[in-house]
Amino acid sequence: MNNWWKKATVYQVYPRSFKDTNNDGIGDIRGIIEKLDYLEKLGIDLLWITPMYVSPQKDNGYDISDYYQIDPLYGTMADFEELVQEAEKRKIAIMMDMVLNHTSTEHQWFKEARKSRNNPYRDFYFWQDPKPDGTPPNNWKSRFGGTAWKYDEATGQSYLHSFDESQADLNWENEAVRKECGKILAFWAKKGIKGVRLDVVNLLSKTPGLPDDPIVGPTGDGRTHNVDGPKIHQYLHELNQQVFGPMQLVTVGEMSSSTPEECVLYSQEEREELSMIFSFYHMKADYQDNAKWTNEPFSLAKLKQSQSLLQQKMHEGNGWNALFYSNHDQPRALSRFGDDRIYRQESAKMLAITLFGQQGTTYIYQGEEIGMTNAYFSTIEEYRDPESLNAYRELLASGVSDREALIILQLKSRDNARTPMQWDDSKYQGFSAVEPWLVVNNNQISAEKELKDPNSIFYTYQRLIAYRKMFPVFTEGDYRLLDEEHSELFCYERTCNQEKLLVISNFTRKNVAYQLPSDYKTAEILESNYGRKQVEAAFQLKPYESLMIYQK
Ligand code: TEU
Ligand code: CA
Repeated sequence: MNNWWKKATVYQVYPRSFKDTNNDGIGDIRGIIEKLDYLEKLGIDLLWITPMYVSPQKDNGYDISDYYQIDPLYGTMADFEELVQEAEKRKIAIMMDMVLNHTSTEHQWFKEARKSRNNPYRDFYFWQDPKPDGTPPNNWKSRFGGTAWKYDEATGQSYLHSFDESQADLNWENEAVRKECGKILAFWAKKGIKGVRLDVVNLLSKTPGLPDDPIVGPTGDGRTHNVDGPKIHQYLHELNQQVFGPMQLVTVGEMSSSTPEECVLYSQEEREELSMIFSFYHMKADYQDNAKWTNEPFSLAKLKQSQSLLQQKMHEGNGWNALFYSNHDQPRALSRFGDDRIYRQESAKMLAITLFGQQGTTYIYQGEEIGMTNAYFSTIEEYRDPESLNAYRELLASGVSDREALIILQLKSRDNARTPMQWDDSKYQGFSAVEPWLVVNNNQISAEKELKDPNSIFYTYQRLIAYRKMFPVFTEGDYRLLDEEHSELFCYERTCNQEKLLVISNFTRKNVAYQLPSDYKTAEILESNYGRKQVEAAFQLKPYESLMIYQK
């Protein structure tokens, strides 16, 4: 199999929160270089780094104003080049994050575009007249709340922003836009990067004319006309022909709200679009009727259903998944789906085992390998993320009490995942010598401790990363959900020729009775978060117990 990345594990770094070396409270490229030995020890193959290009930092770098420079906040281009080389020495390839759906309104193109209606850059973006009554051109919503349109005084028209108003959507119908984006990708590929993560890439093609979304309710926010749009597959195929293919880039597309069927199309090898996709249905296991900003208990049934459906469809359709439970936009999976107090170690390992047994390329988000937890901020002042701040305002405006709004933020805010990486027990957890940009989690968790303890979460990930390279069943095997109706267990089986893999996970604080399927009697336990050496035909699973069993 020449697709080496199918057996690979990707580690995601949110540079702002990873390691600060010049003591300005913000992580930097030299900090990443400093920690490469740590990452090598973990055993990862690719390092995905979220945007470090020049940016006003309204959305922590997802608002880019110059795609060809490193933001001085993070260092210099020389630092970046050194990072690529130093990583390569440790057999780690760099995956850059590319934001091609929108630019910052501080980007030169937008500054030109807003000057006049006939500026050559006008058509790089979407401009429309407000409705005669002064309301926005259509009913699309920003993913960060409110209308997706911002009125611009100078030319009397509004521009589309699917995210913050400082992030203007690029018009991919315009060939010049597509050419420029291809150039940007080629520039970074020549710097020696081996992969790209494409931000909100399923939004690039919009229904021409940008009609109103006909759906009423939380999903009627424009998605009908801006997700998986009419020309999206054509655009991605073009990029593949121009850059991804010739430059041999591993690509992963962020596909929030795309159906499993679409995900197959994006990632089928023969179609030459992307290597793999992130799907987000399983991240809605604690949403209420698809609405994020709600206080809704996590549903194991939803998690099982969404992951299993995707596993099956992608296997049948020959697509390829990017497997993840955490990233910089999600609260910590451990706090969300596990127990981050009494059973922190157990449930962190349980989640790792449950994810790593599935089919796809595995992703670890910084801190996940040491069991970092949600921030649990108790005041609104501690939050930095514009999405959270907007949500807080909207919750209050809708009549939710301040107390309840803060509880919802504790559960759902993106800042939960963005607290500084906890390296040791010193004042700012070894992240920085000065007060960091976001409050550190003052608990006892640290990488230093994890490395000293042979039974730690860190070493569980290290072994899981290695198994995926050793046994073909991880990459090739089909997927079957077992005990589908069980409300406490997530069990599945993978099969490939003579090999079988069984994963059993208890998602509760209780002991749960379990009966081993008869064909696993002589099987080997690859991984157990309770140090179990053998299993009987019938036994009790302990709280958050998880087993990965291999049979050949
Ligand atoms: O995120 C896209 C996205 O839609 C979400 O993950 C979003 O942050 C969340 O669902 C809102 O509830 C990508 C980036 O990962 C994110 O950090 C950026 O803010 C966003 O695009 C805009 O570039
Ligand atoms: Ca710094």
